[in-house]
Amino acid sequence: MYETLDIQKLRAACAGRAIGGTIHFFETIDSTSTCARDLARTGAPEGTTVIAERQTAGRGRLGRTWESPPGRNLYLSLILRPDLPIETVPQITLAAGIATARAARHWVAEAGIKWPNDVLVQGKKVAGLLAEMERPADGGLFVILGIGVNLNLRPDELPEELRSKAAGLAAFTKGGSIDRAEFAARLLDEIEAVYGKFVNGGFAALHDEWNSLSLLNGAEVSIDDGGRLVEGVAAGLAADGTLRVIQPGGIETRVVAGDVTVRGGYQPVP
Ligand code: BT5
Repeated sequence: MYETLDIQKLRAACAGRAIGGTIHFFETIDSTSTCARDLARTGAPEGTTVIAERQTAGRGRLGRTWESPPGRNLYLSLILRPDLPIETVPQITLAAGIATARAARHWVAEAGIKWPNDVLVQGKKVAGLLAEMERPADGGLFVILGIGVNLNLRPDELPEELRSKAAGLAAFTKGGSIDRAEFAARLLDEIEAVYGKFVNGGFAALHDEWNSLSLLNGAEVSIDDGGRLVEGVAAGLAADGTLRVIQPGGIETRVVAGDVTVRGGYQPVP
């Protein structure tokens, strides 16, 4: 058994806000992102948020599964309708990474971002982000931002192969458990702040903070970007949000998205 997320408390904390002012809450759902997408298709406004206690078909990038056991974590998706050029959409994942890391760092100061879409503590994934875009023929572009955060997750609630790679944020706190409504309220608050900065100033307004939260600065990485393997030293994000990698021989290359393997450990966030 578990304690249900206190949705009344969360709604009260977010009342009147642009992001999270309307929250649809489900006990069980296939995927909060599928639900948010369906709401967006029928005209739901920016900031509309979907949260579930449990997902039966939670998804990550490239059709991967997001493990979503009930009652311990946060599964949240929200609708964004940015009035920005389409090529800036991938930067929304980066902006959301800042917001998620900020929220996580309120409980665990060493949380940082693993490019492009993970938040880690001590090398373990505590959160994953998924931004999916759609451009209907008869309307403006929208983005569904999905965020999964492991909060009070116990290792035995994950499949064996993930137990060494993932953890709940609470495992790194002294208290042992995190109030999920409080976490969600803070996360939505941070998203509103970071997204506002992004819409007004572009990724340039967030670039320095992103780099300061990155766990990869100076790390030896190998990145599978779907077509090639890039190996070298990660040197932070360029102004457009691509990752700079210095390859052997000093040649710099830029990577737009991919899966990163780190050799020799992550770099601490100051
Ligand atoms: C992600 O994908 O990290 C994006 C995850 C987004 C999940 C949220 S939950 C709310 C919303 N609704 C959805 O249906 N999705 C979003 P990716 O980088 O592809 O990482 C996926 C990989 O992370 C999997 O292949 C596993 O290795 C690992 N993984 C799966 N479940 C995990 C969990 N609960 N905690 C940590 N790692 C997990």
